Amino acid sequence: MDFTRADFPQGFTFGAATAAYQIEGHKFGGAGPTHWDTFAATPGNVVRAEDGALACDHYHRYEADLDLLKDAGMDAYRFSTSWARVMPEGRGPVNEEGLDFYDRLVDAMLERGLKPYQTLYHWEMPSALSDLGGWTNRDVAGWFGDFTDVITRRLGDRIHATATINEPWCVAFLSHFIGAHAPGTRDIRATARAMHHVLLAHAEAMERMRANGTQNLGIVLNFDRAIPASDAPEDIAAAGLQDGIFNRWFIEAITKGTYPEVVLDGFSPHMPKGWEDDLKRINQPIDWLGVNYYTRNQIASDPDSPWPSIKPVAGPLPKTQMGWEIFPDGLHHFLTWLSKNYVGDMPIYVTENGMAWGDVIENGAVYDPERISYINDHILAAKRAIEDGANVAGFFYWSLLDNYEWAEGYEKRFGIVHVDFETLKRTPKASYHELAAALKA
Ligand code: IFM
Repeated sequence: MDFTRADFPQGFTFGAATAAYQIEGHKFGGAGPTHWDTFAATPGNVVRAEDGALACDHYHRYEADLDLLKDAGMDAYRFSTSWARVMPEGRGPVNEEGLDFYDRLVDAMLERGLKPYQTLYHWEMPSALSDLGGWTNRDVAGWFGDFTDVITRRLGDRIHATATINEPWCVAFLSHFIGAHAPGTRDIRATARAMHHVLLAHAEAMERMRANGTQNLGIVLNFDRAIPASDAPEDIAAAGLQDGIFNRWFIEAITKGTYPEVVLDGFSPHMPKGWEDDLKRINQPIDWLGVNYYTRNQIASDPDSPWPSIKPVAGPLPKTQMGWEIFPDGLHHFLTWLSKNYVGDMPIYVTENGMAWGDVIENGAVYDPERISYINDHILAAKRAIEDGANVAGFFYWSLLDNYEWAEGYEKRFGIVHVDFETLKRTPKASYHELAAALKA
């Protein structure tokens, strides 16, 4: 790597991230069913119809997994707490076994000197609530608030930072408009509602946590650079609209209390009644912002399709195993753009950045120079953003372990630690060793 820890400001946090359903093994410990279990069980949704029932068996192996973070010289661990593990029906009875697991997990982080960065919702809606419409039902805010209260009262005294929701664009748009993630809906009315309710639920959770004394609260948003596919005015407008839906909708609502007009043009007729009145609550202060960044997309106008009449076009840059273009400048762009236009001096964490590659074990080791370059170039982009005035306070690699990559099943490997999904053996990759060397230097 072309950096060491010493190149970053004192106190800069280095860590790695995971999420509950992707690693824990959802069949253990009394967790209730989630919409991902049924989405995966429905033909055509997920590669080989794989689900998170066993995943990396982190539920039983968490101590060894946390040792990997500690041994790499990391400062923090970003993890999520599964709603359905804590409340199997999504509301009502609490699963004490689930709460006890998270208790042990957090204590084990602290024993190793790792700061716990918790995410409250990383995509596994309890099935009982999905049956009631999940994110399309306005009541989701109250249900999520109740879960937030239960889990933060139990863990809040030991958590360093809490994010309400991971990647609202995926929760709402990817899952209700594109239909690529659970619940797999393709409906503009459902989407408009989910786009709003996910922020309402964020607001409710913030209020519940402030009331119960939980501190250092934020949200994790994802950003993809939207590049016009050509200089044609219609492609420039298409990229602007994509930017509004993906990159501006959530951050504008949270920091300014408005939705971008260009997006409301399409969503207005489908928005839930009284949405304007909720914006004041949504626009409440946060303490930090999480930024997930992976790639850029070339966007063209698609006049034959109804609003938003846009389509992605394959770009020319080298791509990861996901087919995502590698574009580190985009990370610099978003960190400085957010700082200048939305959050000012508020701490920004890169809460996810990483790449999937078809890693293989050879002679007991994984050599992944592509990932080493990817990490290096993105961490240096974050460093440039700091030099250009953004208050970037930390960087979390996605992901610690190869894991359940949602609709891609176990095929796409993002980890700096290889997982053999037959034996569940962990093998740190070359990127793990390089990152550890940079952090310990
Ligand atoms: O695996 C996901 C994660 O759950 C959310 N952010 C993007 C990652 C890679 O697709």
